[in-house]
Amino acid sequence: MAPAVRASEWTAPGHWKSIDFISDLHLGPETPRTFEAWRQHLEHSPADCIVMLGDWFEVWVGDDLRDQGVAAQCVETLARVSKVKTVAFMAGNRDFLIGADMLAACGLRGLDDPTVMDAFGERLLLTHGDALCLSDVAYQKFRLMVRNPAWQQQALSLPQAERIRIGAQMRTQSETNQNGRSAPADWADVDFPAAMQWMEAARAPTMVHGHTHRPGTETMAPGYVRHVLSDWDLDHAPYRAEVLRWSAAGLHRVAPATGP
Ligand SMILES: [Mn+2]
Repeated sequence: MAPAVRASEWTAPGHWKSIDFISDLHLGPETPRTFEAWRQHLEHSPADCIVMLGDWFEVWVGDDLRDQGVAAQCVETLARVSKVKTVAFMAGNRDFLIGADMLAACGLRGLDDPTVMDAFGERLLLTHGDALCLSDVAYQKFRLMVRNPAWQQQALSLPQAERIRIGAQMRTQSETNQNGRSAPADWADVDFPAAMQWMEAARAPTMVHGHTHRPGTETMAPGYVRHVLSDWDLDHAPYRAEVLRWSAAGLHRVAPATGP
């Protein structure tokens, strides 16, 4: 079983008409088209709020690197966009080292994993998804280690060059295990009993998560539904990018917004 968790609560302002969920963009130097699609969506989506549910970046080894490469482009975009709409971020297994400095530079609202979002008279349980993939025992052990604040503090105190080297190493390792660019059928999936326990405790019968790169909507048991987000990759075939839009009409999958 996953450790018992108390989900944080977030009630959307009553005037919001729609909220977008995206995840698993895995932005980095090798995905300029994916960055551009993300940027256009941020700027042109009609939604009042965009929620990023983790793995925004392929790897993140410290907020002090936010002025370089694609991170700098993201900061530049969000500093503008977050003035006109709410943009929220929950950490994934790749970018859990994103800290207060990066959130502030981008104007992002940081979200705990899990968070219950209350809007349109419904409650959604939001999670990246990795904490529920219990069958991957080795990963859960690793997760426990790297999510420890003392471990993080120590990791972030290493010299930049060392962190960049370790980040590259972790990425290669993770690609040989799971969660590389493609999604083989034998990847760990969310543990249903654990997920339903979270949902029950949070009084949220519907869950939205990413991480597995296997988009779809599924009834887990009578009364329990999950919506799995698509990963984004417009630089490597098969090209994919999708948004889950929440409104008073429910949850619908739409294509990312583009400019005029
Ligand atoms: Mn992930």
